[in-house]
Amino acid sequence: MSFKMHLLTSRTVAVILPVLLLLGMLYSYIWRHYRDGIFGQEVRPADGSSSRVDFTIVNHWFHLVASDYLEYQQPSIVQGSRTDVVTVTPWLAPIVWEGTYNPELLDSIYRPQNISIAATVFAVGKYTKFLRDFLETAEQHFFVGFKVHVYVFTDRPKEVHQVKMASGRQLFKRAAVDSASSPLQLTVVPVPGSNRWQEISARRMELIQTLIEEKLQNHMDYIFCLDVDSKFHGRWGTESLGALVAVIHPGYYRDDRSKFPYERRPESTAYVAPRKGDFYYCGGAFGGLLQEVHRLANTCRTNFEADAKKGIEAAWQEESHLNRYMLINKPTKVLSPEYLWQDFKPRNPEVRIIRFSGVIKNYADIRPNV
Ligand code: UD2
Repeated sequence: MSFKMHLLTSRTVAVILPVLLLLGMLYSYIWRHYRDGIFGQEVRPADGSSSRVDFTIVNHWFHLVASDYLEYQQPSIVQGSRTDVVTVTPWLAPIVWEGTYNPELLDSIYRPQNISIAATVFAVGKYTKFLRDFLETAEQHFFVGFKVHVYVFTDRPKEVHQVKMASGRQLFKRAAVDSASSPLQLTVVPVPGSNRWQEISARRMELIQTLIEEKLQNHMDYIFCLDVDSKFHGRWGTESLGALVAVIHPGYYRDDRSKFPYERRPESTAYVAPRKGDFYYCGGAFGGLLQEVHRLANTCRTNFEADAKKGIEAAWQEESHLNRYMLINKPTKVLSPEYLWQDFKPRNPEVRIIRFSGVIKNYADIRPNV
């Protein structure tokens, strides 16, 4: 090789090498972002703020393994077990009613998966008085036989009595401890009080988001967020599991959507236009996989704060934001009003069982303001 030729080759190498190196760096940068977009959670709520959370991938959601030994009634595809109610949404999410599922079959699928369920409940101010009934009935009906961890947010930790639980499941009080090993656990999370009930109700989304980020991610699989002034009366179990789970509000499910109490001011981020809406969902019960509820809580909190900056408080606080969220991000499982009835309402015939119900309360007695 001539000296000229040699010079040319070394110059070519000197140019190509850095280009290749740059291309390699670019590729790894793009791949990392692509991978994180799929497997991690880059949560970007409406206002563009973001919070980064990584969750482990959940197998039990995608892969349902039934026992070969379980015998059960043959399911029919021509004769529905419920013909008096609608059991599927237009986006093909199941609507859970008594008689539409086989509890033994479902439990046999989920029990070997060793799933864990977190439940959040807020008992701020005088609402601590509802806690005993809530917890005792949860013990009897809420995911019995599964790993359940209840997180009680309260400004009165001393009033959270130790509740003795039936049937070998021990519910116990442990301040800010995180351990998922016992079948049913209770953690008390101290929060400040407030002299406005609207604020207590609205702040829940932020606290749920923080709980998921700081304590639950990679420890629990599902989370349900429930109102404390309620009692369980019947089974609430694996049939309710889904990626994003909403409960249809008992007060409006027979009404035309124009009557739903959505936020109707266009300047609010919770706004729903008059001819829009599927169902009206409860703020008092919702849940799903951790990452889905995290996304919901983060978005609702961010939108709530954006409204607050404009001096707007949505008609039903976080319930309005939740309804707006669920209109766009459709729930993958919808629970019928069996899953949150109201004690003051007479039971309608299609409601064969009441599983969870809000107790009758005197707002003037228990709320810090009217
Ligand atoms: C409805 C919703 C509730 C919420 C509220 C609007 C249902 C059945 N209920 O209930 O979820 O969307 O409208 O803001 O969907 N709390 C306290 N201390 C207080 C006040 C409230 O701890 O002083 C907590 C407590 O967990 C209670 C929850 O906030 O269960 C909701 O408040 P509420 O029960 O007074 O509201 P309510 O019955 O109008």
